[in-house]
Amino acid sequence: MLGDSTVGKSSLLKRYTEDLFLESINQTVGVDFYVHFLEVEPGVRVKLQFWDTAGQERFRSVTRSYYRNSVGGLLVFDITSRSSFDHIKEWHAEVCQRVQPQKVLFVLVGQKIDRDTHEERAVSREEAQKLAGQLGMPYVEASAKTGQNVRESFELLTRRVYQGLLSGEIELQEGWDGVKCVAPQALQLQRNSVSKKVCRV
Ligand SMILES: Nc1nc2c(ncn2[C@@H]2O[C@H](COP(=O)(O)OP(=O)(O)OP(=O)(O)O)[C@@H](O)[C@H]2O)c(=O)[nH]1
Ligand SMILES: [Mg+2]
Repeated sequence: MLGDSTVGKSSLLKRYTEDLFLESINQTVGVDFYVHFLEVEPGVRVKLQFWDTAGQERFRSVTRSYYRNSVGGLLVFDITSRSSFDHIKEWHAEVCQRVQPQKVLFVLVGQKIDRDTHEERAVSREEAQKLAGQLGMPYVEASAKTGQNVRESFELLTRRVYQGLLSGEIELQEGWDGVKCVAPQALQLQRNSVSKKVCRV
């Protein structure tokens, strides 16, 4: 989870993993850890481990150390905060620079969509979509408060990672904790069946 402080990263995770929303939630100190299980397709159960990083600058040296062992990231801004949107490019560049030559798959999330009024919105959907396009990622608008599109945001990222694994875009590597597979042979079988389907098409 990446993005400026108070954009609602912890709130998104709380909504997704516990279906709760707190008006007064503590700012994250360093990094928090959340776990969630998801069946991405019948018989394929995935354990998702989330690193909920603090957006505050003073924790950056701690949070940076989590980038390399992550396969995916939600880049989060608040649709009512122009500066949180302006900083997305920096968050993206910082992660990419630190993990290269490896890659991280991203989804851009415009948060607090429950505050989508003419007076409050500071970033248009079109502008956010344009940035997401430039950075090569999908864009979703969500609200941890109402729950709108929260599950969709996390599952979109999960499915991107899963597809990346099946297509070979993501490789399992010794000493890398981004993805672990308890049954690598089963993954190989899935890959073979995907490539057969692709050949048939
Ligand atoms: N209206 C509204 N408020 C929200 C939403 N999500 C979070 N908030 C509020 O925004 C504030 C900050 O939320 P957090 O989840 O702590 O933000 P964070 O990004 O984790 O912040 P750091 O841990 O400091 O990086 C809290 O007061 C939340 O209640 C939302 O979808 N809508
Ligand atoms: Mg937080």
